[in-house]
Amino acid sequence: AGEAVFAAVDLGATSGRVITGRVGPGKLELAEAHRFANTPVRLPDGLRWDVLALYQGMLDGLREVGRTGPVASIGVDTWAVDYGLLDGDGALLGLPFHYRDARNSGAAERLPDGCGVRELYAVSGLQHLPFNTVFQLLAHRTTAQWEAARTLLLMPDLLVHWLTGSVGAEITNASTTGLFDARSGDWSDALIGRLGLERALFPPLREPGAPAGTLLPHVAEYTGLPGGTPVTTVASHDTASAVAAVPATEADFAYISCGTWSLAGLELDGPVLSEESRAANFTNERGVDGTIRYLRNIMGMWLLEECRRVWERAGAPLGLGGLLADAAGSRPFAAVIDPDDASFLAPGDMPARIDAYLLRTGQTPPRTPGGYVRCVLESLALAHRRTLRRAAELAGRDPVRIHLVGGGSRNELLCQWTADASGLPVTAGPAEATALGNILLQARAHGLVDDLSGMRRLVAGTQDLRHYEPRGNRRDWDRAEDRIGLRHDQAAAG
Ligand code: LFR
Repeated sequence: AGEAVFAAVDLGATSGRVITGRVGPGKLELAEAHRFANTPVRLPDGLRWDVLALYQGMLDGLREVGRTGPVASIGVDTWAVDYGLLDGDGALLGLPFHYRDARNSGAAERLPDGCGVRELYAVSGLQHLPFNTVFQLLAHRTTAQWEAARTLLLMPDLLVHWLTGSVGAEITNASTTGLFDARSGDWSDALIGRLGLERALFPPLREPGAPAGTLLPHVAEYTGLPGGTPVTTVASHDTASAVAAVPATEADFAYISCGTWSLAGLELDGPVLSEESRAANFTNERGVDGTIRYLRNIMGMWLLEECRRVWERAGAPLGLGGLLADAAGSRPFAAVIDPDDASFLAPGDMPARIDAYLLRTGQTPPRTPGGYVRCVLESLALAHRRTLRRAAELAGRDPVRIHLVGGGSRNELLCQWTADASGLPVTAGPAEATALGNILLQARAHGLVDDLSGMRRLVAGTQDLRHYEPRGNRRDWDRAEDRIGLRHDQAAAG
């Protein structure tokens, strides 16, 4: 078998990257071609993605790639749920909204009688997040733009459309809209109809691995890549790509994809749509090859990113390394938060919000940045364990290891504390799981890798991983969690 180079465009909430991956037998090597900031812009009517800057960053990255030679194909992944609307001429109507825009709070109240959150869950199996596409659409449809809208494209599908002219809805990401049927694996005509949305807005679904067209002539010219360079559909939801690249070699594993969000859960063969699962707010998002990503969103590194933004603005730029060293030296279990408290979702003064949460729960706010960092990381470790225990219980599984992938896997404190709190060994890495998943889906479509487990074996055999064994006393973690009243009683699980 041969060897080939693929390009992955991977856009995250804070930065975008274009990365190349060389794949061959026993070989999987990444090289970053270009990295650029993703800076949302607040307009009078809300928080928007600067989609033109993202597109331009992607083109510049592909031009860097073009300097080094041709690629076998290109794949695009981004965060989920957000979308652009196209008019009948194919023009983008306005700038896509950011999922953290305030217009989404309260969107669930716009659901019509007889089609409430229970009915939505029974079909879509999607966790209730205020920014799910379905709620954004119910807010959007009162605007003038809505009248002109003919096609809805999720972010990666929009970028692929601009690269190739082709129109489609990639299935892993479509499953985050709330308008997708978790059982049938198709758009839910029933939900779309009951909510009074136009069925024609939603393009035909595409599976990861399917061809998505070739570069338009002006794109080929700008990037220097050969005309006819194919774009391959990947698992365009970044979390689905990351889960596809989890280096699991055992069957019973749990994963945490940790970046701006921590997505913690299990890979299942079928959805869990019970009322219990809904009440626990677990999602059944689509993975590669019809698998289900049974997981919950945990607020993740966002808490730390926003703290650092505030400290930097206050003129105290603190490097991450220094902050983590200070956190390691701060008093353990001094303060605990529920990372998923709604007050932490929107951009803003995170240290002040943490203070408010702590005062509300009878705790004392930290006095140093290191104290806040310790509070955030210990609280995330607890949220990781809480979420994975509940997922295992609801799905009737018994994971023996946690794979922690994504940028957060570089954070040794978080990895160790996740192991300590949960009592399970943690394998950390790769940090670039999303880009690897993107590349591997393309490599598979080109016949260089066999199947999902072959992809994972290749990651396990080629990438640097670290192992953390649980240490310390789990009782300390229990007591800390009791303070926020969120302890999950394992006795109930038997
Ligand atoms: C992670 C992620 C999550 C999704 C959130 C918002 O980057 O894609 O999976 O819930 O962003 O789209």
